[in-house]
Amino acid sequence: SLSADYFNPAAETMPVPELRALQLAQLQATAERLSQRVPTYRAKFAAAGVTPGDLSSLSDLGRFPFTYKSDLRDTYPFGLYSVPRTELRRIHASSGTTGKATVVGYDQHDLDIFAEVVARSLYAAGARPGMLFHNAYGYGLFTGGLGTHAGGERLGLGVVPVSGGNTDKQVQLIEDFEPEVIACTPSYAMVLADALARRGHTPETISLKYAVLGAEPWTDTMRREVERRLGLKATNIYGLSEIIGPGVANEDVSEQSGSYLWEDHFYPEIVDPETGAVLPDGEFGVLVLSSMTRSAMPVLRYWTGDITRLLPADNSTGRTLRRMDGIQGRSDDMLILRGVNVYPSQLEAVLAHFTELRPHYQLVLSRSGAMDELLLKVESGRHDPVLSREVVIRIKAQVGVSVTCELCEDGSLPRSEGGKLKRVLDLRAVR
Ligand code: ADP
Ligand code: K
Repeated sequence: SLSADYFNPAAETMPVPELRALQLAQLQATAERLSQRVPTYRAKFAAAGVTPGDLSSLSDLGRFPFTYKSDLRDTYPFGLYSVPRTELRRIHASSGTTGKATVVGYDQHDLDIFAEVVARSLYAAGARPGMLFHNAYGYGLFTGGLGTHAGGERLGLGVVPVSGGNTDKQVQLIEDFEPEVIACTPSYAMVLADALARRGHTPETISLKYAVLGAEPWTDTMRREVERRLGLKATNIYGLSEIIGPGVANEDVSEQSGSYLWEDHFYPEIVDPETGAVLPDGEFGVLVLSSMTRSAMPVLRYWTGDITRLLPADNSTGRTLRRMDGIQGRSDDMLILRGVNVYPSQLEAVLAHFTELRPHYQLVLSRSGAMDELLLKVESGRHDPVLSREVVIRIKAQVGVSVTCELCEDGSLPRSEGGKLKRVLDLRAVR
């Protein structure tokens, strides 16, 4: 007996042979479209010695080139688009970068798909038409806020567009409106839990029943903590702007064991981080996603950098779509700090402005209470609180993240001994 039902039963329980045939046809159409309309893809295909005609089975996809974040940067802002700019109905950009942001565009067809996959995600998370939805993802260029907003409306929820920050006001609105559903980052859910507890709430007096949490890695320990303190059920939502935004995959609330990939729109592969070879289901590697139904900016074989695995097909909900496990880490050096993507090289670029600082630094990530903290240790001949404050201000302005800066004695930080220097110490998983 199945314990779940679905927002889109036809799509979510499509017989596997039918699904695979659909995926192949959609991938073929996408490859054809990209080759005809996007010079970058034409060049990539030529360099890899493939043409769209070579895609005659799903296993042929492995011969096609990957798309990297750098491809978006190199063609900033609209170089990978396959519709005229006049067709665009919305533009989003990835956070955490300045100047070289990655810009993604949607036409009306793409916005419809975005709303559909988010509606499926929210439904899998437990939301049902008529519920109130407290949406605490950031609105603006980040895909989180507006993406989940439109999906909530599509599902038939009453969406409260709270956006991020201003915790006192959030608490007030939760008390007054009594929403059943909330979406935010897992770390912000913990902040809200603290604030609600300070107001004298217990899990029983908090109206929320379902939390849809994502945009950053989190653990089952955090899930249990959020569920216990807020008195709700929490599921994982996964996504990235290059593919569409949040709503590429979501867990089912009755199962909470791996996120269902909306595979009729996004084709998943897991590849070896070193060789790029496609790995069998069940093995850990880099998640590579193709958006097969997008029109403004479809991408083929996008290298997400996220390490996970595809889970076996058998599940307790009756869906035929595959699930992905939680994100175990990243194959590149990108850090995610409170939902914002940060590369150490961005911090390094800021440090280079200060003549008083040495090029020796270390980044220590920890979790203080619910929030991520980034401590930047850097060697300096001058031990001046004014200097460290200037570093903090400049990083906030240029990279968009708040850090703590500690100036260290010359020679006190680790040096590379031939191998890859470990500049980042991530203590967040250590409890
Ligand atoms: P932004 O730049 O605004 O943070 P992106 O779409 O670029 O938004 O971020 C996407 C990345 O965020 C993913 O590639 C992944 O690393 C991370 N991410 C998103 N959802 C999750 C999740 N549920 N678990 C772990 N990491 C996530
Ligand atoms: K993110």
